[in-house]
Amino acid sequence: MCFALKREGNGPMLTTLIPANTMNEFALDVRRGLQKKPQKELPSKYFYDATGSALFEVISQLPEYGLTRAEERLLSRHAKEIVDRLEGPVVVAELGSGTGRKTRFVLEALCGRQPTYYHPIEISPSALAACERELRDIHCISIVGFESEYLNGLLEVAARREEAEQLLVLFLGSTIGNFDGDASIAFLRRLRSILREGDALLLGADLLKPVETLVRAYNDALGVTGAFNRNLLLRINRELGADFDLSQFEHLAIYNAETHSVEMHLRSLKEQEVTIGMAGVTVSLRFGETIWTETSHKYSHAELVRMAKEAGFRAEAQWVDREWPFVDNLWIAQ
Ligand code: AVJ
Repeated sequence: MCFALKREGNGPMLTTLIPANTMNEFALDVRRGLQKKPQKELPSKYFYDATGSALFEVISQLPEYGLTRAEERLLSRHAKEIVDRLEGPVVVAELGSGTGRKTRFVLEALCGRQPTYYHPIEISPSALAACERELRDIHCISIVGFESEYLNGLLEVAARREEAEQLLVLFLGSTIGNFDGDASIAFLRRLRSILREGDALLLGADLLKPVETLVRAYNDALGVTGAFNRNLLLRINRELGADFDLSQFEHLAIYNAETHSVEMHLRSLKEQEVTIGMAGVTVSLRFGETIWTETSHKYSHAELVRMAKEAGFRAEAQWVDREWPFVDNLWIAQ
């Protein structure tokens, strides 16, 4: 892959690696997803353009959506205990940094020890920039961000760390739940293969809870989640020269009891054709047909224990929020 290096600001060093070929990948993924049969799909990782990131910020403050606040409570209360489980000098890498608000607690807890590198890894430049702005004032932290896919970024971080340094990988917010089926365990195995024995993963996971609570969380009264979902079509129109008519798609969020996942879809309100110019495809949609845009898996404790083992980790400790069942798991690579 080809990178450009951009450097800005004084204070903590802020560098950003920019891959040259993201547009291409986006077009290919959209093309592949919309040609899938029988169920059309679009990857949820493309939700987070500037508008999508801003809408997710609003979602995280909605009364119906307790997930983000739950993890904020956990990290604000327990960050010190979490980092105290790690011995050596630590290098922090975060997959999908978001705004960095939750991460602040972990980074500040590390400040009692030694100056620490923090590497947010993001495909969304707007999210990366927001995270750098949010965290640049923490005095003991040097931020070096990577604009890349999660594991490509992690490979870079792992290659640069010193022999004596322990990696702490943050994968917060239950983003792991966006991988469907076996993809999550496959991802965790690949992540593990980049780590050394003794490295740590702090994994946030949303827990099973009553179906009504879940359905409400993804069908909020203000309609922000619907806007977040439909914004994906707007992004495809803008960046890939497509002609989605947003008035002809509605937001749908359902709970799939078999897979323990909330699924978000975009439902076509009529029989229609859509052309995605830069992806080189025209697709037809039947009346009522859906495009599957997100899976949000909900975990049991037993499932998380099994996942740790299968991926090559020892479950070291966990912290659970009771108000909105959510768990932060500290796993150690073995
Ligand atoms: C940030 C991926 C955890 O799946 O709940 C929020 C994204 N989608 N509302 C989730 C999301 C709809 C969120 N994650």
